[in-house]
Amino acid sequence: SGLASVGAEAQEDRPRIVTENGRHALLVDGQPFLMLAAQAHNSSNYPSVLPEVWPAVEALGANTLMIPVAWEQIEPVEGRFDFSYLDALIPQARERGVRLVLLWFGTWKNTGPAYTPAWVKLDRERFPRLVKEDGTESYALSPFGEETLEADRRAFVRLMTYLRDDDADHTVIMVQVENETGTYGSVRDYGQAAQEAFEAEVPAPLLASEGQEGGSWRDVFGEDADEAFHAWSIGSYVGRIAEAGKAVLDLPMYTNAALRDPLKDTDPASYASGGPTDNMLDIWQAAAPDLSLLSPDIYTAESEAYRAALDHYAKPDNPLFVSETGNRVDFARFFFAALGKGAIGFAPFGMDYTGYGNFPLGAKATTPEIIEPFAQVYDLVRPFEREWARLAYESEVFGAARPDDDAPQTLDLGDWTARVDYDLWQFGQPDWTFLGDDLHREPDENAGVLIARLGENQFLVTGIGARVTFGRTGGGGFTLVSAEEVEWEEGNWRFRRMWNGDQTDYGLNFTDRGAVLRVTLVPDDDR
Ligand code: N0T
Repeated sequence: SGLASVGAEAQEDRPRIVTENGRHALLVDGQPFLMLAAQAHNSSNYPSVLPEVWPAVEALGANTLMIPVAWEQIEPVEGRFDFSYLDALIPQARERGVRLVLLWFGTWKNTGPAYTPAWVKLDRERFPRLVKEDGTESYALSPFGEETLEADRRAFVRLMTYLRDDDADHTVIMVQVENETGTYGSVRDYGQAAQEAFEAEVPAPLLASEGQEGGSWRDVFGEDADEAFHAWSIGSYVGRIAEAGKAVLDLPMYTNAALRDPLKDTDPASYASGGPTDNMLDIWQAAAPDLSLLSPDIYTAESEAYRAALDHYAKPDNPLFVSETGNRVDFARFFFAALGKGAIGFAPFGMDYTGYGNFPLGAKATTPEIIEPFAQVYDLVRPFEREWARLAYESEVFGAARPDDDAPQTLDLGDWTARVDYDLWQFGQPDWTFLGDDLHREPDENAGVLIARLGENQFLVTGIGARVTFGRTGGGGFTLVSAEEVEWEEGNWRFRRMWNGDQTDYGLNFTDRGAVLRVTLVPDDDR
């Protein structure tokens, strides 16, 4: 019975995602965990390269490293598996207290087969490519390749078996199944098996989720039928891989999306059709119920589009995880926007010192200077990362990222509002021009604010390069009773000092030094 109870405990401590009242948490070691992540470059998944990865992870102050595991690397010869990479990676992560998210690069990596072993790539009979509408072959593997699915699933199961047997304390907290699926240049597969499936009825589970009794793809999805069919085909394939993996070790699994334009409907011929784009989330959820979430890879640094992308993926039935974002300085601010929407994690892409840069998506090369603004925003939350994750799950959180036009924003906190200004100095009001003619401050690129509700009239506030001014929704007087600067220590907020006088007379002004405030407000009529 001793052994059985140890087993039960280990089961309980397995990383998992929980949802209550439309809010989510990733539990790691039984408690909410916030992934302050770094994603490595695509070819950093070798023991010889890890010495160039860890220093960047450390400079960033990340608690999680996302790094690929390639099918070609674990099964170079069919049926012969090699996990020497993980033998190196996992203990090195554990030693550093860094958790891992493994990215399974299998059938689809940025939609293509580049990470499949040569014995897959070169055998087009056994592992067919999909067929385009004009009858020619696409570069991409077909989701109707039964043997491809079989083979990918077998390898993935071996990976999960390795984790079950060799990662008992769950250094690996999550697994990404495939990478940016979908197909460029063909809205769906027009090969024979695909065509037959397209001409048949929509499968029952999808009909049920659409609330329909029966019908063809055209009947149910109209002009989106081709894309919906492809999303269902790829989603089911990925779902079956996830299902088999989870049967071995039930870790949270997800897959990521190459986004379409977040602000408008565009032709699926112009993006990775069939991937988990914002318009296909319902279909993907029905096709792959074993995935805990679908995540956006956000490479637009335009603030309105970024916000829209976050909104598409932050839903009561889909925990937000920004699994990739650009690592240029103008992306760092969106950390605040993501966390404010309850994100369970955030990951700038390309955070290692291998010398590669994916400019213009991200930086020209990853250097300590590139990492610094991200380190700065992580550093604000890192000391109380789990408390933040708990508040996002059990209470309410809010965030604001500096918009492109640096205009002030007003956050709706229920009975309270928080106005956020980005271009003000710490003292005085912007119209005090009698003190000087240019009171305008150039905003910090990575400026933003985070707020968490501690009680009806109490909030935790932190930020960079912003002035926060509280107000009452609908107006009315109130007293800012106290703005206590606090530090998280051994599970409690420890008082450091009171902000008062100049430090509160003109709003709460956060510089690039960061500070965490516990603000207590009392409405006038309550006194
Ligand atoms: C990402 C990364 C890596 C606005 C690009 C983004 C990563 C993959 N793909 O460095 O390859 O593995 O998930 C695709 C963005 C396409 C261009 C969008 C223009």
